[in-house]
Amino acid sequence: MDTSSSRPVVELAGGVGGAKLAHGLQALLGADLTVIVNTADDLERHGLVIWPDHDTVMYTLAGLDDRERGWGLAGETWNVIEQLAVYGEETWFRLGDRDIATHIVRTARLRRGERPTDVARHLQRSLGVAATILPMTDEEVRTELRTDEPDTDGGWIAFQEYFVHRHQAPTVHEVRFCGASAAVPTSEVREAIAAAGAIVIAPSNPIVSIGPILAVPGIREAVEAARARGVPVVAVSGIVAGRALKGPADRMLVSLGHESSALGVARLYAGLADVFVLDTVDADLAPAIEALGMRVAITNTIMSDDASRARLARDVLDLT
Ligand code: FO1
Repeated sequence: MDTSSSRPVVELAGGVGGAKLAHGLQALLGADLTVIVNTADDLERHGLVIWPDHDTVMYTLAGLDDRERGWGLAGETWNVIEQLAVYGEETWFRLGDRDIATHIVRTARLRRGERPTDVARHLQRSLGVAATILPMTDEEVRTELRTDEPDTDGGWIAFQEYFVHRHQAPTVHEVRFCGASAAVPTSEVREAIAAAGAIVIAPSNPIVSIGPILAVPGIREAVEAARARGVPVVAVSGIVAGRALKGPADRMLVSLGHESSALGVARLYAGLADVFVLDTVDADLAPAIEALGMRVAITNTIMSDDASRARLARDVLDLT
């Protein structure tokens, strides 16, 4: 895509992988980028509403992200969470002092009846983010994972309980998105997809980051309709050489009956994506992925710094 006369680009994204590619895309597109972000990881801690995937994308697009941790703010301090522990609070979900300001403002505005989409816009604009980050819906959707964990509701645990508290150790037998069937895409989400000149599926976890977005009734259909209108849909593999770059996607794919490989990811996007972006180490998988009806592009998909984020974004846009 020639970004000089660019039409808007929409990225479907979860946490870290989606945020890094969004950062590269924003460097090329600025306000012409809209990121539709997963909200099913959201949770409440200490009376505060927390949106991990939204905030990871927001902080990254604002250039404030902590590159080591992959979440939260750089240069963070931890005084409040330490004092919460003194009061006997559970503090396994680490909240930094400046991060807590985000949660306070968000919680107060939501309590005053503001829509999540409007609260998100206020936070992003306050941090000077050029792109637009849209929650996938304004309704509550929550990912739950069925594991073998004892003393839980049939093994079902909430996403952050699995991801952070239990360090992704439990085997995941089933995933559900509570509330998804009653959720609707916001008008902003519908309009962004309708206006998109290209749609990018980020190298996020296809099950629990991209999955919830596509589970909101109307979003998968809107992407399919855009594709039918000739809008290119490009998916980037988050699995390289059979491994997830960060997070549990590889083990989760296997325990849910899929293959932990770029081919396993491609099968999940067959019929939705026109192009599948493979890392060079997985080039041998190209024929099998083309057999699924997708074009294959092969490039270095590892985003280790700003330059590689922008290069992958450039490669992806050149496919559209
Ligand atoms: N991830 C962790 O592994 N440990 C944490 O203590 C933690 C705290 C946290 C606080 C705010 C926030 O926005 C994200 C946070 N994350 C933490 C990441 C979070 O679990 C995300 O859901 C993952 O990055 C996956 O998207």
